[in-house]
Amino acid sequence: MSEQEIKVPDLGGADEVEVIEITVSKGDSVAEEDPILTVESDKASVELPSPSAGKITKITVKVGDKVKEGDVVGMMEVESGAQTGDESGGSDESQNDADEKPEKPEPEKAEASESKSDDAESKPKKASSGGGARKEKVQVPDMGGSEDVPIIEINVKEGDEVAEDDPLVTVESDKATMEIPSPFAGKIGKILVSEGDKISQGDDLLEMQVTGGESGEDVSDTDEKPEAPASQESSTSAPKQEKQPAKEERQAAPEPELPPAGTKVHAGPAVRKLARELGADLTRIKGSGPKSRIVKDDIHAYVKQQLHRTQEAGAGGGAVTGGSGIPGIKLPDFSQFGDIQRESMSRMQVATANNMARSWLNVPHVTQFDDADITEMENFRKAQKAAGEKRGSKLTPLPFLLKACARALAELPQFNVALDMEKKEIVHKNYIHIGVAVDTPAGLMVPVIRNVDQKGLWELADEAMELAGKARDKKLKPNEMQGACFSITSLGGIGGTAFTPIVNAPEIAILGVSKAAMKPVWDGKEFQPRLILPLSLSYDHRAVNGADAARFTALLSELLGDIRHLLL
Ligand code: CAO
Repeated sequence: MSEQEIKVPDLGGADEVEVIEITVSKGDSVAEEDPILTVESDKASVELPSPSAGKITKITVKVGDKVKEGDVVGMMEVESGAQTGDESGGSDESQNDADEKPEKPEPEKAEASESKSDDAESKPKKASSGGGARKEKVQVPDMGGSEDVPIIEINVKEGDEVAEDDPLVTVESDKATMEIPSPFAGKIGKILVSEGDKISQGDDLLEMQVTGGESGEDVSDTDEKPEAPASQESSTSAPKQEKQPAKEERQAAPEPELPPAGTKVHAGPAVRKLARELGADLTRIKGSGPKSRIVKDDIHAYVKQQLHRTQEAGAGGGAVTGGSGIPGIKLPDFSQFGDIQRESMSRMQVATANNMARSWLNVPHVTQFDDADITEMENFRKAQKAAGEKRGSKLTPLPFLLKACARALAELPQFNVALDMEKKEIVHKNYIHIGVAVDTPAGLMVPVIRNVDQKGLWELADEAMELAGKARDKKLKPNEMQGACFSITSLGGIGGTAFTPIVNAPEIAILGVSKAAMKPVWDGKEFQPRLILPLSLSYDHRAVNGADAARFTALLSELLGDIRHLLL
């Protein structure tokens, strides 16, 4: 076994190309010529083949990286006797001319479409109809020397308007896929090939009515059917025509028929590009092309189907939940089981339901449970009763919880962030604002106490009481419910031993507090009656790992167990 670099071969003149797909991972065994990755210039996508058979040991690029000829994109282990086929030596490649470039064949093929816009040579050739005719016959251009290359997709149909360089057909040799671009802007006439046909340079592809053609004469060179290309559809391009109904059927089908797991996706670069643009997962799409190849129509049909299903799930049909492609819950006619009344949901109930569903569906939740011994804290709190009455304040456990959470957020700042998944960034917050869930007759509201770390217990008690009062009286202003970094939901005044609160996204965590109860706690010699407060910390596992969550609750437990720590 020896290790070999996998290098970018000659890209047919293209300077830098972007890696758009990595088709192997470390440990994969590949055959010689198996695609390692797909690169794309602004004109063509090309698969870079493995130089040898062997095992991938490293891939050193990632999707989005720009690479150029000679760049090392990975390493592989090959049989020691095996021909390395690297860029410096004459590879054992069988086909293709022995030119100055003893290289991989497909980048050269890529050139056929790569340089199409500026190199008339590489464009599909027109068989001029003479006399500056507007009707043109498009012929297969030079495909980097390849002959008899099968057409895997016809990208246009009769009557289509195309711009210059729009793809007409996609062909695929055993090593590369490329599109043959239109040499003109115009209207597609008769298509002279079918999917599966093998074509070589100079073969006739299709006829076109060239818009703004050089001279305006309508001279037909192949004039079996002089005009009205759209109406000729039925007589040509049979395979494509046959496919249409099948695609429509699939669109209307209630359940998409999926390829079995692990099935290799067969799709050309244009199709892959379209899928990327539309966010369609190719592994979820069943191809209708030859050998189940995915064609553009399959992607459009899939996307339409997904939209339809989402709308259906989210709105119609009595569904109560939906979105995210999740099927809604169909409601039965409840009146068949007994008397019922219906009442409209308030805007707040709808907003709460939507927010809960959004958070639940978007955030991978984990809940960490812990206890805090609040015996001493409660002794202290109760001792403040008279002082509280004097100043018109009520000191409940909540201000202590706020203070302890503020300290934990400061000490474990990974909890005081937001994830911006669109930009792939973590937003660190240098302030500590905490939301407090308040149960009101109108529903759940979460006013926010700002700068909790800078406030004392009395101040927090007063502010919590004031905001809870405003919430119950529906007097909260929008800005009093915004900006929280973290939330506390306390059901301790009601009961319960533990629960799994839903993170108020885009916050990262929420502390659920259940009812404190006297429990026997072993002090090393005997059981002592201690007041134990149950804590339930739900967190976004994308941002926080389990060990940090356990640290967070352990710290809360320590701070609440001896509130003198809050002063440190
Ligand atoms: N264990 C035992 N007793 C507790 C306690 C706990 N964890 N937390 C509070 N208590 C006690 C208080 O000390 C108070 O008792 P006293 O009157 O004898 O002192 C009593 O319970 C009621 O407290 P409170 O609810 O008025 O005040 P609070 O500061 O604890 O809570 C607030 C304020 C706004 C959080 C609370 O009123 C509330 O609305 N909780 C519900 C929140 C909610 O619905 N969350 C669910 C969200 S998800 O659906």
